[in-house]
Amino acid sequence: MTGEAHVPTSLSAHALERLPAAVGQPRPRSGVAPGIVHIGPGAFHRAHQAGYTERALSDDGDDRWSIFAISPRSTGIAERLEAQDGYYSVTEMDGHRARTGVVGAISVTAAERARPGSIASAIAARTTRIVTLTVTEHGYADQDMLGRLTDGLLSRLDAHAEPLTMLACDNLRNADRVLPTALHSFARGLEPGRARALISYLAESVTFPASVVDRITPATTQADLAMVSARLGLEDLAAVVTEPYRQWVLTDEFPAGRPRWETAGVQFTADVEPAEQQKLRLLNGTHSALAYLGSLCDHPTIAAATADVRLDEFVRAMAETEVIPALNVKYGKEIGGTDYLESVLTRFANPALRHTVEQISRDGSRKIPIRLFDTIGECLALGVEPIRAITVVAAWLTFAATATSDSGTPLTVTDPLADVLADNRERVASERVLDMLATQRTHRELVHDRRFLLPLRAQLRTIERRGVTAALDDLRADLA
Ligand code: CS2
Repeated sequence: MTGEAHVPTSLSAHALERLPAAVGQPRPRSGVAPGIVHIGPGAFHRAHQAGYTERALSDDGDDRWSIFAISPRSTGIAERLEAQDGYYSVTEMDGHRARTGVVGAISVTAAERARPGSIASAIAARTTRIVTLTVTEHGYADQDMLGRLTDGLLSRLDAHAEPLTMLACDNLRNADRVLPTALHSFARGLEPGRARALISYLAESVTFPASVVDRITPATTQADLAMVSARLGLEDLAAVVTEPYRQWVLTDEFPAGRPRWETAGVQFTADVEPAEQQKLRLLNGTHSALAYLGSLCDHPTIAAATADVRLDEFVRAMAETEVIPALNVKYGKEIGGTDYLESVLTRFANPALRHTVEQISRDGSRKIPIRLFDTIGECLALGVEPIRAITVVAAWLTFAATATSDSGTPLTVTDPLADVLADNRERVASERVLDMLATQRTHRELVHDRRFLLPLRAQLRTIERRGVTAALDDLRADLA
């Protein structure tokens, strides 16, 4: 030992002074208890909400709104953040530039699995005023998750019954209604006295704002970590690499207060539905299209899928002749413009992001209805045949039923309904199976509608006999 001061090699509170000048510094922390509890600090949350919060807190120095981040299932990211005192870097990249900044908004972390009860006690804490969630589309049907949230709400009610805001930040249709509906149905299974108490607390003191979130953020790779550590001069095992673009649209229903997120670019509005539908149908709908068609055509990433002229033409035609006309009927011309489509396709082509089709293809049974069924139903009502959106449903069912690309390469299918979907294609297109996907009344009508079922089965047969590229070529020939 030389007696020299220990020189940190990893990002942490002590290492901040060693960051190069080109790297954005986090704001100073005051040590005040966090006012936000976030469940699910995956790459998306770290690139999105935590980044907006960091910016808002540095603007006004109000440190009551730092984040207590809790992993509901895994332990890895919570451990990595904890080892770095919650600090991590965000690198924004496109083909032209890269910008790295360190975020310190997450001041406390825990993993539910390592410390059971963390979620409930964090929700109950008096200092907590907002609970946010990124738990994937699937998480809102997860009984363990709902049980933990309910335990937290009941403890909060017993301890002090202070008001609270609960904010779902996943790609949901009617995110403001999905969470309270799930909590209400969970509450009905409790002992009647507790159920009544919880339901009236939810009605009187808990708000559920609506939220539309957008930032394309792939899972971080080893290559990303190496690139980031060269930029920081320090190792950062919680780093995220994302695109420069970001958007967050919210209704302003925070009875217990909130950070001044508007200073960081968050848009507050009375009605998020037009923005929600534009984003879910035009961005996420085409993203899923590229993921399933791309998987069947052996493209590893979204950027590779968009570089395939056949797929690019297909998603443009789907957007222009099916998605946008349906949006325009419902919300008027200011929504779903071709400018939005162009910007989305440019973002998908970002050469700096290796966003795998495998990642986007996960949980299709939760995503496909939200992303495509409204377009299909509304096109049918309009008298437009939504053949391309239906082809995407057929591509997804083929993907989930066969787990094999057209060339015979095995594909990974991750889905809560994987067992039901892993079967012959005719059966997966049965009304009974499709009915399981229907999330809304209008979807239930759709899955029994022959104008949907017949072309769906025809596209399944074409893909089975001649492959997905033949199905796309047929559509192209029809257009010519
Ligand atoms: C993607 C989204 O994984 C997926 O299914 O479509 O996560 C998408 O990257 C984000 O919604 C972009 O904001």
